[in-house]
Amino acid sequence: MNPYDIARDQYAAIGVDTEAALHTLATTPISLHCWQGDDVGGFETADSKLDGGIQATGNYPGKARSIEELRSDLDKALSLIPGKHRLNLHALYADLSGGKVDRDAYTIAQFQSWVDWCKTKGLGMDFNPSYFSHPLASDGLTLTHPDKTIRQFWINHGIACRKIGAEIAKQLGSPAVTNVWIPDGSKDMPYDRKTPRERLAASLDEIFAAPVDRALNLDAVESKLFGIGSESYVVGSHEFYLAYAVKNQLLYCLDAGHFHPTENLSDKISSVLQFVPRLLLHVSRGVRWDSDHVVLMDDPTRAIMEELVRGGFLSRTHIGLDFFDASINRIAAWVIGTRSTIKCLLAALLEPAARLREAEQNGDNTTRLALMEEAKTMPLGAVWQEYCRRQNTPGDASWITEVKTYESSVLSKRG
Ligand code: RNT
Ligand code: ZN
Repeated sequence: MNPYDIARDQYAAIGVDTEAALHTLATTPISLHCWQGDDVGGFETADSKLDGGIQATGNYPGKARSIEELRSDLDKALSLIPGKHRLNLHALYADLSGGKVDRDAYTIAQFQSWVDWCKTKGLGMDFNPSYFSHPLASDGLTLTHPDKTIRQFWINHGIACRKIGAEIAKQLGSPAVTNVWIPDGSKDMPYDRKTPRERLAASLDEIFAAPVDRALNLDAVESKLFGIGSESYVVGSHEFYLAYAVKNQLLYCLDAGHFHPTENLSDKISSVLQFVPRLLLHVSRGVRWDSDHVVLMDDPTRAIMEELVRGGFLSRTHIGLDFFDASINRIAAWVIGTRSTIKCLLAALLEPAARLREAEQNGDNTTRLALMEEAKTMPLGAVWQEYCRRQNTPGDASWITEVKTYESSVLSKRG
């Protein structure tokens, strides 16, 4: 018997259907963030410098220097990740080969080559306005800027991006999530915490009032606890955006790196989904601060996926990734993080759900705890390998060799 057949029988014996799990896995896309490929640089200008309170540390050689290189790297990463996924593109990855246009005037024209690329590759696409790394964001303020002209520039960028999101969705035949995250905040204690929040609410109201088909473009807002240079105050806090999303029935974006280190994103899911229609996740790994480390198959990520499965929330959740590590091979970072996310989802799908629910309903917490622990040593690896085999991707560490080969034949040739 091959290992998968043995595993399937073992799971069946505890009431788990591995085939059903593999089907769900194959039909749950992960939105792969373009920004791991070049340290959140983008290609708008030749000398783009990342700001906005986020940082990609490390200088591993071979980062993508152009849209073509980034696509080639994404291609390599996707070939080593099982399943059909999506591309999550930031506006600062605009294709400006048709001429320089500023962010407030972006249209689908600056992103058409990306949409075409996604179409060829069979990928869905999600989108993000970029409220950082731009001269008008140099003081760390965008939608809350006291200068009305600057604020208006960023409002126009937001509206432009929602329209682009809808057009992307139309062309690819799949709704696109357009996620708003802004860096606005302050390094030291502000005297006035209220006025910037009033401005943010008003700016968002203008952005979301623009007529855009909400069946095509799904609006999301992302909160944050603090960033580099916004240690004392972030305008778009958790309370601010959760309330805003509930009031306006938008998607709420939970980023795993945006809470106090002892808080768990997983526990927020079933609360938030009581009151917002859909959820966007930025699966990440915070280490002490919002450090955006590569996602691993760790307890917090497993707990997130367990919540999505246990609550029946997969159909209302968009799973996106958000990490950027420049200290290791960037393609490997994508592959490790995405494979780990998928593995966590698989583990959640293979929980002995019926038995756990029954034990809990009977008040048998002894059995519940025992089953949770026993489940951990079930043959998950054999099911994972079978999934990879069916998806024509390596099921083991042999993908590393492929990345190393690509590194020596392609990446090492980059200056
Ligand atoms: C920053 C937010 C945001 C960004 C990306 C690049 O703290 O997490 O999502 O990481 O938009
Ligand atoms: Zn994020």
